[in-house]
Amino acid sequence: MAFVNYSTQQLAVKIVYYGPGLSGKTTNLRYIYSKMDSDCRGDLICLETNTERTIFFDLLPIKAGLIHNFKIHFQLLTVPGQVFYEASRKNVLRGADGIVFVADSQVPLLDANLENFDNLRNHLLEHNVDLNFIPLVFQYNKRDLDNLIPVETFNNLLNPRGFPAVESSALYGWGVLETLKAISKQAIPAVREKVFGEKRAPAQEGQKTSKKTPSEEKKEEKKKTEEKRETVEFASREQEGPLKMTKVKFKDRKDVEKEIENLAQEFTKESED
Ligand SMILES: Nc1nc2c(ncn2[C@@H]2O[C@H](COP(=O)(O)OP(=O)(O)OP(=O)(O)O)[C@@H](O)[C@H]2O)c(=O)[nH]1
Ligand SMILES: [Mg+2]
Repeated sequence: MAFVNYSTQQLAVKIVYYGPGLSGKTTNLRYIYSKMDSDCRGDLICLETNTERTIFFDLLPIKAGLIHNFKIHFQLLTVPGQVFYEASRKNVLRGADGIVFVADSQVPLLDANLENFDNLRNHLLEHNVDLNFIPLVFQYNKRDLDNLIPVETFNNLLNPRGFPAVESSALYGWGVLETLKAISKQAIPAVREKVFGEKRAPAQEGQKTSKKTPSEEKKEEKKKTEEKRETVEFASREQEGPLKMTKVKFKDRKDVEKEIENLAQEFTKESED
């Protein structure tokens, strides 16, 4: 559930990047960080082992637009993919408003992707969330490599319900911002519904070919305006800059959580003006 602060008119939307170990979740956040305007993002906080594997989670706060005069903050988080960090993975998922499933496209990793997706489904169920009813985007990552799982196979096995799917190379930045836009496009209407009670428009049942009546035209116009309102823009910049990253290593979980909370609050304070 999105976190709402009525006194400061802020709304935090939590997006979790989930996926098997080394599929490229942290690389997504690094790329997004490098492309965001510095006024629009906080520090990227990575909680890593000595070999740069995520232990608890990585966090990147970014700002994006307004809903009903509420400032939207996206909290982008990754989970640790390594099998033994089960508890961390489950905790990070609590209260997620949207999920990006980062799959590794290399052929030998097909089973690892499928198992990890099952793991996601089960953890969400433990939080009483049905995977079919949460904003979800698939990212088929590492498309710059050879020996790839065909997109069709991924769609059939991982994504038979046809959620949006983006081919990417997080390493080179292909498809990373598209993925972020795709998940925000789904998560924002869901948050509007949860927080402000606004019903999402029902899915279209095929396109009519006959001439539209004035009332149909009016409805369509209204829908277009709503869609426009629901599209958030991320301020990105073209030039490369140095990566300023806070790395936190081997701390007690409580200390880590406290530190993260402080940093998140600082970011929120800075953005009040
Ligand atoms: N070739 C290629 N390598 C990638 C891509 N994305 C990530 N990598 C590499 O894969 C390795 C793991 O990437 P991470 O982003 O740390 O993976 P992760 O999913 O966060 O891994 P865990 O935190 O251990 O779960 C790194 O060496 C990345 O440079 C990609 O699109 N193409
Ligand atoms: Mg990681």
